[in-house]
Amino acid sequence: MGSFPKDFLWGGATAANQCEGAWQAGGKGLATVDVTPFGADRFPVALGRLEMLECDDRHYYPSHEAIDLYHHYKEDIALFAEMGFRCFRLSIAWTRILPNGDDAQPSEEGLAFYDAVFDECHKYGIEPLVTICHFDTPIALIKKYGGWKDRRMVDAYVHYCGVLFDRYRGKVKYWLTFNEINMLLHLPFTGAGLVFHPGENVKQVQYQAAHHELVASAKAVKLAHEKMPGAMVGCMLAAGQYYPRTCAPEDIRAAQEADRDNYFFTDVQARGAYPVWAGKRMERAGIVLQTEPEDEKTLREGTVDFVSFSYYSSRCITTDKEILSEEKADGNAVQEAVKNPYLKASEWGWAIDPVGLRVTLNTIYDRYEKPMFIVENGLGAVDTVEPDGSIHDSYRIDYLRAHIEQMEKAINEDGLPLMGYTTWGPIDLVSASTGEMKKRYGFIYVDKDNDGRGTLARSRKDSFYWYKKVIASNGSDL
Ligand code: BGP
Repeated sequence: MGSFPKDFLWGGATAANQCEGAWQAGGKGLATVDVTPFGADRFPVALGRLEMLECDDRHYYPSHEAIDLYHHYKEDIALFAEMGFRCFRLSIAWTRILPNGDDAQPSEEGLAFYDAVFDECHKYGIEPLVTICHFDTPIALIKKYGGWKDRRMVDAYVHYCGVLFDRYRGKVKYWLTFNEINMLLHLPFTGAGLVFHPGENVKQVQYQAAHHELVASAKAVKLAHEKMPGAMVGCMLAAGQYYPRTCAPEDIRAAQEADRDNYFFTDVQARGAYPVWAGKRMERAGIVLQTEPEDEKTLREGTVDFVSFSYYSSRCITTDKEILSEEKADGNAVQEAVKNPYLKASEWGWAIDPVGLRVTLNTIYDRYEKPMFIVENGLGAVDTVEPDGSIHDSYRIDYLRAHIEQMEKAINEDGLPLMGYTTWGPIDLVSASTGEMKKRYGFIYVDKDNDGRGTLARSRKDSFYWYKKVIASNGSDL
């Protein structure tokens, strides 16, 4: 194995709503995740097809209590430090800071919580990497504006960013504006607090909301640079190459178009303007964007310092009707995809494709030529606790090892600038797509099940010791 850069940021990534719990502590306001139930209504709500702005008697256990990191952060960060983490990616819960999303005065209790978390990180030399908004649009702003479909969300978000930058300058150098911004097109309630009403032009609403998020992201980048010289702000994309399922030229074109759904966002955030094909695409879909005269300038001036992304799997696209009808779409419902016959899949149907990570890194670099950061990667799996309490998760180690090997090739053979690698869910947490606890990614096991039972005790899996060794050897001992 070749070596990784000396200052490579090894670590793990979480999102407030999937691990903190304490959903009302300190007067925290409701966010989209707090009203997204566990069970049959989860997808309709996430897709914006079901109005759900209050908590009713449905099953919300996972996001409401999660693994209670809110009260366990010292213990959890100590475990990250034991593994040698150099970086911890976390998100700030917008409604912990501003319960209504746009309050003039922020909540001191909310601000103090993250101060304590950052101090704890720095105690161990762990660099925080902060996602400003990770799937948690404030419900109060959805009631007021209809979520990101309304332009006024831009000011609310920029106000929120200003509060964070003023408070945490000096403590946080690395920031991400929106988690998986492209998920707005696939899970619009989760991504942007959108709820669709009968007769509404869904695409029009989505692209308008996307424009607002893109303008907000650019303004946040500019504000961060003004308020925190030296800060680095990145965009964050749910990546994963779309492969043509066959070499039929129609499939190649279809895969190219599918990829464009993803890169639409990053093209704007990294290059500062809409890609040339986007206008035509919107025209064909009957989309007319409402913009302000200064938007072009804002987008141009607010380009990101680095491109970050999550990578779990790749997907196959085809136009072949026979293949489409025979091969069930995989579990990663981001795009109508078919199975890749060359790859195995996780228990949730996500194709496992380490080489695809190298392909993705190269594609992104070819397109943007900016430093890159892999801020999510991992295997969601069911773990078995042995009678003696040990957890032998060799499948997780195999998955991560194979991906790290490809990262190393991308760095040393392709020469790509990769800033770091934070695996998803270094401690077990609630799954974003299913709301389950049993889909686990962690090096650290948390005793909590889908029904909310468990002691919340933390324990080390085999992968914990393995990742510790990987970091200690700076990636050379896999
Ligand atoms: C990404 C999200 C995360 C996370 C991860 C794993 O889409 O940014 O929030 O949860 O995917 O997905 P899941 O939890 O559905 O397995």
